[in-house]
Amino acid sequence: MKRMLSGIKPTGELTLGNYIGALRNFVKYQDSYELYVFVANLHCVTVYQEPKELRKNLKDAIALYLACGLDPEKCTIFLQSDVLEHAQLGWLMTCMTYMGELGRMTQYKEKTKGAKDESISAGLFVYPSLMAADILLYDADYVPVGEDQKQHVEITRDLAQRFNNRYSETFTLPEPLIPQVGARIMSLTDPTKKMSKSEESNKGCIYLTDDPAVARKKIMGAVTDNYAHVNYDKENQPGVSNLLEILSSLTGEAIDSIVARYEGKGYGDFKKEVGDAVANELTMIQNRYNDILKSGMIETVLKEGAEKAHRIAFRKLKKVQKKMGIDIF
Ligand code: ATP
Ligand code: LTN
Repeated sequence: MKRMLSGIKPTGELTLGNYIGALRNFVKYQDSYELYVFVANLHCVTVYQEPKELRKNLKDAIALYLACGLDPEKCTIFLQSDVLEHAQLGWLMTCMTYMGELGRMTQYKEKTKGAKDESISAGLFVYPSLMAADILLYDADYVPVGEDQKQHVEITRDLAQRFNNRYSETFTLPEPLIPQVGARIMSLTDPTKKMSKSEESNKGCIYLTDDPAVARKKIMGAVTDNYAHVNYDKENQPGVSNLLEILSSLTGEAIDSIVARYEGKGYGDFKKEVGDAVANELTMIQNRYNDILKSGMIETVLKEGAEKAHRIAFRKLKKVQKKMGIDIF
């Protein structure tokens, strides 16, 4: 069975973008791959997090993973910091990475735009090296992510290749798995920007814990255009195209078929259908989420997950350290 791994940063509440671009797909893959999913808590402190809030977000993220359908019997769910090998291999990977490579990362450039050097953590800069370690520790064949993470999986491949060439064959080269529809859900208030949990206004972003009625309102208020016909054209009708991607991902109906159903109609009914689909999905997730939080199962899931992950990570790190000459025996 091929191995698959992915992580989500719990910097805030999980969004509909995280769900459609990543989480939902993990659930689909858990039956046909050996799947490892972790909460990237070491990644999220590249930017200051208020400790109380972070602790809550971590727990919420795990509960949401489970509520969205991840089954600890089928996949391994863990907290990144519980497996110490991530930080250790992260450092070794940092030493294999060039400053120039890191400086070219789009996410780094976007997140630091306009900021002074004195306010940017060095962790934010070397973050892709830690992400490479996350993936390479497990010899993952595939990494299911949204479009924004493609470049980070590519640098992981470069680092794996560099290590294999410099020492000897050690790491599997991973491939990113990007969904065809929904790889980049856009903000509802500015459809030229990614729907992001770190967005300032929360009108453009639907959180998985939003009241379904609020989510429906956000969809009804989504920015569209003056063309007044439902059409998939990301360039000229980015708002409508984004809603089409949301509806198609949630219902499984092809975009062309939705477009055909709305031929000659305006945006009102269309938005209502998207709003209903989103509200139904949130209701389903939230019912399970509340049960999971009450059940106290999160601690057990994380403990068992970390043990399983550690067994693999431990062996891999040993091998790497031997090859590099930093282990004596
Ligand atoms: P931020 O918005 O603060 O940059 P993020 O949501 O991108 O954070 P993660 O929580 O780590 O960061 O993302 C988890 C997964 O969700 C990644 O695979 C990412 O590609 C995907 N993802 C995030 N936002 C979207 C989006 N708007 N559309 C599709 N996929 C997304
Ligand atoms: N960088 C990712 C989160 C992440 C990840 C990973 C994803 C950290 N380590 C390993 C896949 C594999 C993000 O910001 N979304």
